[in-house]
Amino acid sequence: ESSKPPHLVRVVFPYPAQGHLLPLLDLTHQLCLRGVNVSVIVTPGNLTYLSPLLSAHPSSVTSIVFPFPPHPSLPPGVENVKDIGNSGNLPIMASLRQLRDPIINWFRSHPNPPIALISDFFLGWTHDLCDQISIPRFAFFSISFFLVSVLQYCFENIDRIKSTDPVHLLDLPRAPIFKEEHLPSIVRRCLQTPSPDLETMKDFSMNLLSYGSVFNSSQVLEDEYLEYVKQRTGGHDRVFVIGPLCSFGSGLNSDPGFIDPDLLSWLDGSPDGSVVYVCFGSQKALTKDQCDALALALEKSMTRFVWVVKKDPIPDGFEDRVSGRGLVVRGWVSQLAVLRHVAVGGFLSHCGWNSVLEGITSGAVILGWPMEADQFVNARLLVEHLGVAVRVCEGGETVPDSVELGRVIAETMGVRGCDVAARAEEIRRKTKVAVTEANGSSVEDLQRLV
Ligand code: BUP
Repeated sequence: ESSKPPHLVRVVFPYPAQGHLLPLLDLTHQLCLRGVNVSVIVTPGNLTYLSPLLSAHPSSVTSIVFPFPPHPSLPPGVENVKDIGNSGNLPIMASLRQLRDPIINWFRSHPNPPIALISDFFLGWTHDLCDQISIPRFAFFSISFFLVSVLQYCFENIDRIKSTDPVHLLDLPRAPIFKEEHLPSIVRRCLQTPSPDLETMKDFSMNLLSYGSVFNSSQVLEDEYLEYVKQRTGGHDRVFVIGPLCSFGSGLNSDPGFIDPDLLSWLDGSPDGSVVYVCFGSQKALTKDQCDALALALEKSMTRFVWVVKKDPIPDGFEDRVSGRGLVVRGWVSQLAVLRHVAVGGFLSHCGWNSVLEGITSGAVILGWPMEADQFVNARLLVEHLGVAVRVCEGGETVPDSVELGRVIAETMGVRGCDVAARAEEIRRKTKVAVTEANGSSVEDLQRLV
């Protein structure tokens, strides 16, 4: 630990997956801007992700690096879900649980220990850790209220939903119905026989019992599910709705300077709203058939696009055929900065919650293609409840019809002022008010949290 002011420090403990880590670091940034001193718990391999935060707040952020005791099923050197995909969640969670005693010992031997902990909802066990050292724990949720409601409902009714498919979530607002394969993966792991993952379920249920719960969402987006969740916490005044964090001015990740110069000049040369940005998150790659179908659809749509690929098998010759009109970018792109560019009008997305918020707050029309985890739930919220997205693929391993997909992309990008685009703009404006005006609901909740 470096020598930073040790008094009145809060500790932040992120979960090492980009969709969890980035928004919690964004929250830390907002806390520091409001005068809070913060120490961040990381493992050695994740220290690098703290660089933007450490350079933005050299005098109020400290990193506490704990050794990472790996789980036997974790490949050597892997400390982030990004490097292994969703299958790494369980061993990474198990490894992090082993930090419990070292953290307690560190805390007890500290001359002036921290006064509170904010930790990711995947680290539900830190609720008990905080009980041991008598400080309040705040659970940070980088997911929607809709998803928390679905998880809470499923875990409270696990026996009732066990043998039914589709699953009727009867007591939830709007009583949604989901095919079992579209339920969040942590629910599906709890339903599996013969070895249900009950530890994760227990861990999750600790979150709403914690002293406080902090949500990267907005009342504007999901008021009725916010109410449902509030009823299941220790008290309404302990729920803090502080999002979308990506929409606060002076964010950590939105600066156009983060965009690669070649990509930036290509975007600068594109007409306003003409580009569809295609990205499926940091964990999942498309299958060969899905890749072929999407490539053909983009080719036939005659639409300008940027397609961010990880390990996706792009068809031979594709890049030459779309040269000038479409870009394939390999590796990490500053997604938020790209979405904020005026040339981008559409977002073909896997519907990870951060991507959803980044799309909504950029006013892009979202073309929803959920793959796994919580993405089916998010896609439902976007398409059916909010009306800001068009569903373009059933999801999972399904291969879309390339002719139909190409037609939907062309039509959605071509029709200005269509219902979905108008609704996306309306929701963008409303969410912006929550984070920009002095009495905006998210600004007020952030201040209350401080
Ligand atoms: Br890929 C990618 N650049 O190239 P989600 C992602 N991101 O900035 P995920 C980039 O990572 P789950 C890239 O802007 C978002 O903030 C993106 O979070 C950023 O999806 C974050 O959208 C990704 O929640 O998680 O990581 O796939 O699978 O849990 O949805």
